[in-house]
Amino acid sequence: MSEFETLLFTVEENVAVITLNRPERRNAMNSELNRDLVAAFNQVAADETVRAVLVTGAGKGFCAGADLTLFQPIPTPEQIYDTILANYQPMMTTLLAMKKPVIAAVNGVAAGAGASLALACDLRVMADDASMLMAFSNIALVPDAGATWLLARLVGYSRAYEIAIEGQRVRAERCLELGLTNKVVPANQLLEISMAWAKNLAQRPTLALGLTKHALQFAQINDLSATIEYEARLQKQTIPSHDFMEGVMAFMQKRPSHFKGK
Ligand code: T3D
Repeated sequence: MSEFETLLFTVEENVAVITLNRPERRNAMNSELNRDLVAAFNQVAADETVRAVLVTGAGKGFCAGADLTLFQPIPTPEQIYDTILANYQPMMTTLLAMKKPVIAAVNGVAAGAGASLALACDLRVMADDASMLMAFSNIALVPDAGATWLLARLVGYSRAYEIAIEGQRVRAERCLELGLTNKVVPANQLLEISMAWAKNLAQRPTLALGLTKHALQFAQINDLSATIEYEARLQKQTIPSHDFMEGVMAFMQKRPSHFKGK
């Protein structure tokens, strides 16, 4: 079992559960937490036995974004720039590149870069008392850690701009209406329902699920023709897989598929 300074990490039935663990600061991010998240994401990406990932927060919140106690004294512009590139860019790109479904189980508030983290997961389940908060404008910053890229793609420009500049909590039910979360569930069942979903996904054809994520990301920034060619390239990877053969055989034999994730 892996040990991280700022995370709890367990694996259960092919699901890795990564829990941000600085509850006294609402799981606010410092460089140790950023570093541990990158290490944990790389570890689960490389582990063939892990076929789905759940990210959640310890205590009353998912993640409050950057640890504001680190802003005293106020950092120089160059320090902020360097921190974003050194700490946040690897965290977000590693997460988005991971070829396995990642679910955020959002307990309490996901604020600032914590909202970016939740939005960078492929799927979100929010507790009915949870919320997202683009906290950046409340401290006179622009959204960062990929927040603009993610938010505008999920809700469109105008709503993204409104959410970013108002700096108000967007409650779980509103997140559901806006497409910022896939499900809203009773707070006391958040982990149970999220885990059940993750365990179910972990029995599906992991390679295809992972590459589907890459195809959708590619499609967002390329034209139809280029996307069809990219899909064809990805299909060259799925066709030789055990799971493709198994899926076709199971269909022919009128039985459930038993996917191995490769
Ligand atoms: O260099 C870089 O890193 C640049 C990158 C920037 C990216 C960013 O994320 S900028 C945005 C930073 N985040 C914020 O501005 C959010 C600040 N926090 C809040 O607005 C609220 O605390 C929350 C909405 C997140 C939660 O509210 P609530 O009422 O549930 O809890 P609370 O009472 O405000 O906070 C509980 C404790 O957590 C409290 O500590 P205490 O008083 O009990 O000792 C509070 O100070 C602490 N806490 C909450 N957020 C942060 C934090 N401590 C450090 N940093 C935080 N971001």
